[in-house]
Amino acid sequence: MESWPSPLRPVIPGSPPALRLFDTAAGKVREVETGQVAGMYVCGITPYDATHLGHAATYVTFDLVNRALRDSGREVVYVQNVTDVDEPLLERAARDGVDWQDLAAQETALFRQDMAALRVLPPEHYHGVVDSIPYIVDVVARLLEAGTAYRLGVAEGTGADVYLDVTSTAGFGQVSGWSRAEMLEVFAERGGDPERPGKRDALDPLLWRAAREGEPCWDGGRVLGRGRPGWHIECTTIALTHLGMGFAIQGGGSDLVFPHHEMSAAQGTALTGQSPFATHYVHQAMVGLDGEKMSKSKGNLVLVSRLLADHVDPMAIRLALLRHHYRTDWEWTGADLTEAVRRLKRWRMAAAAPAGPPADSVIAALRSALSNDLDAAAAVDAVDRWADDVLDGSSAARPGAGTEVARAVDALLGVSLAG
Ligand code: 5CA
Ligand code: ZN
Repeated sequence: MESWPSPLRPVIPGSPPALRLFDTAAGKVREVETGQVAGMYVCGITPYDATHLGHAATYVTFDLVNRALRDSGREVVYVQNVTDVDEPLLERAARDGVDWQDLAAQETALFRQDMAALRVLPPEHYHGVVDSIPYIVDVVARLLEAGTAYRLGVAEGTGADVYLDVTSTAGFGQVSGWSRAEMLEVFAERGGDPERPGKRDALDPLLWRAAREGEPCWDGGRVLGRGRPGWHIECTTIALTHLGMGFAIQGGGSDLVFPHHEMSAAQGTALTGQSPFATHYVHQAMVGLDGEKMSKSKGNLVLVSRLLADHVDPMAIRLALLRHHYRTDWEWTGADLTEAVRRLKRWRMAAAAPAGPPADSVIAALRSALSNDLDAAAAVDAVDRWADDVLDGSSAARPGAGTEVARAVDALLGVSLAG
């Protein structure tokens, strides 16, 4: 699947300290373990509504991670999926009387535009469920053959659904660290079906859903028959196809810790006999609006595309997002944007000045803040201080400093000061 055009990323002199991030599985901030090539898998959208600021916060956060890893001289293989067939998408299409494929194509196109406007570096591999079906079929068939997955007959049809026997899978529970009671509390509202009779365990996740009347379905071959994939298996399959087990970072919003990332990892282990699935689990906290998590199902959304249509500078949106630490839930208010517009103007004025205080210390401060569990707000403060110095004309000025700072702000924060 096509991703989006890549913005240019300036290469700046020097190198950053080792990147340290909070790892959900370890429950602490620790250094990201990776060799020269870092694999990063970030869960993509379910395209039934346009990109809201919560999604944008998630993808901008992982863009900072991507940029920090590249700044350290590493190659990043960034993989992202699109959940282009799933219950919420089918339900929304049915509600609105539109074709689910048209809806998915339209919203994915909008998402690409939003990401490009926000200067998010695109993934190297961008895959929908639909274009991954043959791989998913192969994975589910192997799990069945290995005996870690089992069939459950469907009363109304001839086929059978397939579930993973997850609680007997090695390492289950290690991503979230949650108790069984905690898992059971949210499983149903996050796409699970704990009440279904005949399951070996209430928490077992659906791998393959046999064809039902009126639902899209694909050929699952001799072993599976016609049907469509369950949710988590798409991410296991796409991650393993492009990265293999033990890749550096699995990312997404904190709403995905359980069941999604727990199940994706368990499925990877069930399939390969290896662990871990990813060496670091990184989660963006939830962005809310009016006291609730911003979500497509609740409809309390501020859309990136709406702001862009209102001629808001996408760099101001990005700056507004950067003021909030990725591990703290926060609520969107217009005030963030007003402040970001003002800040962007000041940074642009300072960067355009013929001379300013030397860039080295700002660049060092940017790198040190970002390496410290992505302290983007501290990085923004460092640029603020430099811009104040330039505009007050209070300290020694070096010609061309503005260009160097602008290149670093672009490379590390993804904020372009051109324009
Ligand atoms: N397609 C699945 C992942 S495989 C999915 O969760 N799609 S989504 O469209 O609902 O969300 C896309 C990404 O944005 C996910 O990483 C999700 O965790 C994150 N996200 C969703 N809502 C918010 C929010 N309010 N704040 C921050 N991140 C969010
Ligand atoms: Zn996912």
